[in-house]
Amino acid sequence: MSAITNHLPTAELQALDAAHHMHPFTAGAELAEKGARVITSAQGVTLTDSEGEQILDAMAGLWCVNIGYGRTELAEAAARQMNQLPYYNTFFQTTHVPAIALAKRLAELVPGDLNHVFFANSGSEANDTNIRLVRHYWASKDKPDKKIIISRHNAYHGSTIGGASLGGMGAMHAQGGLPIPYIAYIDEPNWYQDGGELSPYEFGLERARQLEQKIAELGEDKVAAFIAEPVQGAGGVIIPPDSYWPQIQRICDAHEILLVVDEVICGFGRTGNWFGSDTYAIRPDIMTLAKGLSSGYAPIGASVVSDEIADTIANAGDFNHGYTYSGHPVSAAVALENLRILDEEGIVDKVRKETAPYVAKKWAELADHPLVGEAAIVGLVGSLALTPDKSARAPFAADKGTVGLVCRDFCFANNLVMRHVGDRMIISPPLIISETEIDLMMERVVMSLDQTLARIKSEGLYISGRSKTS
Ligand code: PXG
Repeated sequence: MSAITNHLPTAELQALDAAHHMHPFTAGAELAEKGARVITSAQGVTLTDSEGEQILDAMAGLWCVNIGYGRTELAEAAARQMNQLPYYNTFFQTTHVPAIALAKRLAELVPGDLNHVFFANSGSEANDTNIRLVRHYWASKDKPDKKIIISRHNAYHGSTIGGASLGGMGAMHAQGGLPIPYIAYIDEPNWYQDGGELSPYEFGLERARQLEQKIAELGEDKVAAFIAEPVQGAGGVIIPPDSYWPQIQRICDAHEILLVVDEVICGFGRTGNWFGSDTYAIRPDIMTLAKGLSSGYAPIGASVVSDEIADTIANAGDFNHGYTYSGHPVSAAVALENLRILDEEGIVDKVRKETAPYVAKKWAELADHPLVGEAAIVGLVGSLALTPDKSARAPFAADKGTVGLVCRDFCFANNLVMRHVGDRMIISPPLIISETEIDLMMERVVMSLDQTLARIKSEGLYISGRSKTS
């Protein structure tokens, strides 16, 4: 068999891809017809495809390549570790230096008394771990009925059966008989969509208080934990009103509910601090980490838990849970090198002090575009709500996502990777993006918005879906 390399013609690679490769979250037949874009290399914030096009990756892969592409130090760390000890497990009373060093480093970085790390290979796996951890914790404290985990509609916590059940994505629940039992949901703090006449402050309080109502409805003695992302990522970059998190914290404290903060997207500088929990002054009992932990250079995830939880679990005999690759030495070595770079190069501070303010100013100006109803951003994660009627914050008459997809396709054609979630457009660029690259990104965003507006006008899609009575 001849080797499959970057030098094969694009069409041949696409045909092989269509024949044998099943893509995540993709309509396979439609993609097979169109052909997938083949990415061949990347440097900094720029991807190169098999046609030689240079694409600005304003999504940092899938919200993960925080230090940017092409950092050879990470490749060297992986090679060194592979040569020294490519694999050993952390079961059966063994350990190794990369897992020890990474656990210690994470304990230093995360807030509060979260000093204990359980490793996984992804955010989904880490959240599966969290389901088992919180239930086992309460059972170990003689409260086995405290099993229910409260989450939020439109949350994303992964795609395993546990992760997808914790998430509040209807389209995911509809496939495969989800959610699993003992998960409940409250509404998301999406003021733009649901706030009506309330101020963002009032609305944030109202949505947080739903948690208290849900706990009362289910019974405090039945609820184990509440899980949430500081800022919902895959749900459309929904930045909560300032009043939201302090209320959530108060409610979890008052009712003995563990607070699981999913930092898979918000962690490692994305919001301008090391963690979203720092940005919003949240005190988690458990944090979920992945993505930016290794900047996507190697698969790794983690649950970081408080002293109290770790002590309770430690004194309850075996915790019957773990993955072959928990704390994989190569992933751990790569993550450590990534954390060294983030720290020593002051990347997180630079986001907070320079890059985020620079982008924020330009992002806010997009609210003047006729198609943009809201331009929201925190740190380097932002979204634009597209609308046919700004003052009413109205959705389009067309099916949700129709216009978003048009815009996403123009972005792609303009060599800009920007994601759409329904009719919201998302950016989450590598944290090392320069001012020149931000200017280029903004140029392409505006061009794509202009083209979208022209297209939807010509196709009769520039119509509000909100009738006068609704
Ligand atoms: N929690 C959060 C908050 C996430 O965003 C996960 C958990 C799951 O992580 P893994 O590593 O198992 O994928 C995620 C992942 C998208 C998109 O298109 C978002 C994610 C993954 C894939 C696609 O927005 N987030």
